[in-house]
Amino acid sequence: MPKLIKITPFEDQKPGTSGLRKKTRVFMQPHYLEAFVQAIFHAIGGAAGKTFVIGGDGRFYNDRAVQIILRLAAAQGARGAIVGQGGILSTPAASHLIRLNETDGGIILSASHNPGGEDEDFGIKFNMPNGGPAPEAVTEAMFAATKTMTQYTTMDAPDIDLRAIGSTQLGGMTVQIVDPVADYANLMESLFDFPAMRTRFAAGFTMRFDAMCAVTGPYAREILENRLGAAPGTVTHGTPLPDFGGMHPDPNPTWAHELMTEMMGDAAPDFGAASDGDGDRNMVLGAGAYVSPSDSLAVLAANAHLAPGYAKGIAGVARSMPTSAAADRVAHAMGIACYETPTGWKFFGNLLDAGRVTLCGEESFGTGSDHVREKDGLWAVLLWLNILAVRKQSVAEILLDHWHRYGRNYYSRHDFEAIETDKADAMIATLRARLAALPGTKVDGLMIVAADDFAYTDPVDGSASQKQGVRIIFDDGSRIVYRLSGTGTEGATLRVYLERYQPGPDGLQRDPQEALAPIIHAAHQIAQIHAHTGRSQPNVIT
Ligand code: VG1
Ligand code: CO
Repeated sequence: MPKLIKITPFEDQKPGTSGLRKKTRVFMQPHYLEAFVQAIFHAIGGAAGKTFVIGGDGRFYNDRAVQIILRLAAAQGARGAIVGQGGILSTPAASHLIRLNETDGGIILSASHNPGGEDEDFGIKFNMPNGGPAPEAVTEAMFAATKTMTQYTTMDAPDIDLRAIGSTQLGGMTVQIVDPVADYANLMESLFDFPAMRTRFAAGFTMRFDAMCAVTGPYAREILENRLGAAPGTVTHGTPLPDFGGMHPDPNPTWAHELMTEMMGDAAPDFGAASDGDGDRNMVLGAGAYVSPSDSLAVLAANAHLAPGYAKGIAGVARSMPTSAAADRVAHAMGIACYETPTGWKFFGNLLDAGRVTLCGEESFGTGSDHVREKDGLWAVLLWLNILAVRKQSVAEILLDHWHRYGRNYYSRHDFEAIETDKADAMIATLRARLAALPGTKVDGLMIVAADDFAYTDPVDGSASQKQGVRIIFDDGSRIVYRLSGTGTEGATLRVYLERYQPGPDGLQRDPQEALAPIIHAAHQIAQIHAHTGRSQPNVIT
């Protein structure tokens, strides 16, 4: 029997770059999760008669959240739920299941790369029937609904056994518990040349994949070790844990330091990779070689045709605005379209649906294609593996070759985490107020030619987004971008994105921090970072 519960609306349920993210204990408050799920249903015109994919990255509270969501959906007349075994699904696998089963969308539980645990982070987001994150119009409707949410409908029912694969009933709703890996692994096998990759591993090619105790472990084991024959032990930290074993499941040089040390050492394997909490991010490394995410997108765009799934070529490339222009150079050389979107995967959805682009990427270790509507960590790793198997060169050789051909976009992101929110806001406000006066002035001898606040109009549906990041552009094409993170749960995080183009053939193998030093200095000067925040050094550099 449906049961109506009266509540006081929550005022802090505004979705950010990727859904609603808060401290786990915030989500554990009575009615908090329920209120947001009710707002999701409200924003999509109700749950009655619909089928949803439900799953998360397995972090603390994932299992209880799945039970709560199932009860709400069943009480409100949903027809079906497809749930990953144990309540677990990687974000790209969830996106695939939504598309494969043509459901009415899905609810994904994750705070991605943020640490997990009772005292860490939790999150929830809704993906549309196309498999992609809800666009801004829908997340705004959710937020509006939360502000007046005075009741929700649930039911009294015992927990479902999430371990048992198969179908069961919850009220009038059919709950189907599915193997979280099988369909996703089949999709990967349909895109890539598994025989060529198997041959390569059989010939002694070595790899390390650090799953960081997060959701990708079982997916990577099945695909790399079982289907491709990589040596047992190729996948490390392969068992998903509710607290990610205390790891910070963010695949970058700072947090994946164990992998980084191994790949930069004397006994490095040929190829290294890591993925994040929910499996949508990737970091790619060769022996002694780090591939920046912006470069990775460019290399993948230039070589995707070597994989069977992309043999016909790619329609176009899209990158988030702060991502380097390395992919633009490839798109230009190939004569294909190139789009620049605001940060967050939701902005790629329309371009992918319309067939305007095939590959998308973000500087934040996100790469993906039109096979799903999320970024996809393991997919990017497999495309690299496919390219390596065909070209039979090392990662370092492929990178150098790429830079020789296209030049190198030196790139780095400096993050200043846990700044007081009002100070961060004041800094950005001051910067915005000065934008009009900056062009034509010099900072540290560097001439500013343009300064603006990035605005985007979606070329497919005309929807507009403002204030997506402050850009400062210099006369040699170098660039600084400032934005505040929309995924944090504590204070504010300032992200400063730095880029400088080096045409080559000389000067292609410098340390990025050294190559970017003048721009970094100018970035501090222009925004007066220290004066506003008290910080003179970033705490994470990628
Ligand atoms: C960050 C990244 C952004 C990414 C988002 C979600 O957002 O910068 O590129 O799309 O995380 O990724 P922000 O607003 O903190 O800069 V994930 O893997 O956290 O879902
Ligand atoms: Co993620």
